[in-house]
Amino acid sequence: MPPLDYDFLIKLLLIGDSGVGKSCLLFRFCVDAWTPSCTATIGVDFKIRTIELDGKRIKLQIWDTSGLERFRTITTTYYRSAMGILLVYDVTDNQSFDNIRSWHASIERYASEGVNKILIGNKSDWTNKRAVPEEFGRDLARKLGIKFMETSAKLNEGIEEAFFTLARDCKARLVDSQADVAECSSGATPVRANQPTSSCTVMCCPCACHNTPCS
Ligand SMILES: Nc1nc2c(ncn2[C@@H]2O[C@H](COP(=O)(O)OP(=O)(O)O)[C@@H](O)[C@H]2O)c(=O)[nH]1
Ligand SMILES: [Mg+2]
Repeated sequence: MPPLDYDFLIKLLLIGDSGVGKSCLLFRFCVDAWTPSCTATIGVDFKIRTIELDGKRIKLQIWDTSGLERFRTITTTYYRSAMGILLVYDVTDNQSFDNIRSWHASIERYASEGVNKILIGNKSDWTNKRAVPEEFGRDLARKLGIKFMETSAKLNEGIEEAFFTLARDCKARLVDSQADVAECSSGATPVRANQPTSSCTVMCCPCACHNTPCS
């Protein structure tokens, strides 16, 4: 088998109402470009970007979902394998902010336990149309016990920070759970999972398939 070109594979998921800018955020992060006219996402789509964190290569497989109700059954099937979820609203659209609670409830219902989350208020550049003050976003995130960031896909603000923050949280959780697995299986002399190993340890899914590398 050829060696893997990454140390960790982390699956992230973007959810939120249709039109909040999920596809533009993904495009900006993975292609480093602004596309004002992203076509509406049909069901799900994904892009890949490999980043480096603390000397490790992290391959991010980022799933973009459609916020439309008619695709809901398809998109919820992707929740379970997500290790990190970006909950996105549009700071110029109150309704998309109000709907965050129901998106959060769908995470509780369909995602794996312990999944990392971040709340994103997108379109922060659109100052004269802003409807949701930054403080409201921060408050809601505090109540939900998750991190918060405002972004602009248009101006490329806050996006690297948002994805890196979530990836870092996911990686920390993976390293912890690997350490647990290593301790369980090695008996008296536990091997820490973050010790250098000759091959990559990939944990693609926070549920039962811990030792299944998938690309
Ligand atoms: N002003 C502004 N418009 C944005 C931003 N992000 C997305 N948009 C616009 O919002 C609309 C919907 O974006 P899209 O990514 O398709 O939303 P999605 O349905 O959540 O995937 C498009 O017309 C984008 O040009 C942003 O950061 N600022
Ligand atoms: Mg889309």
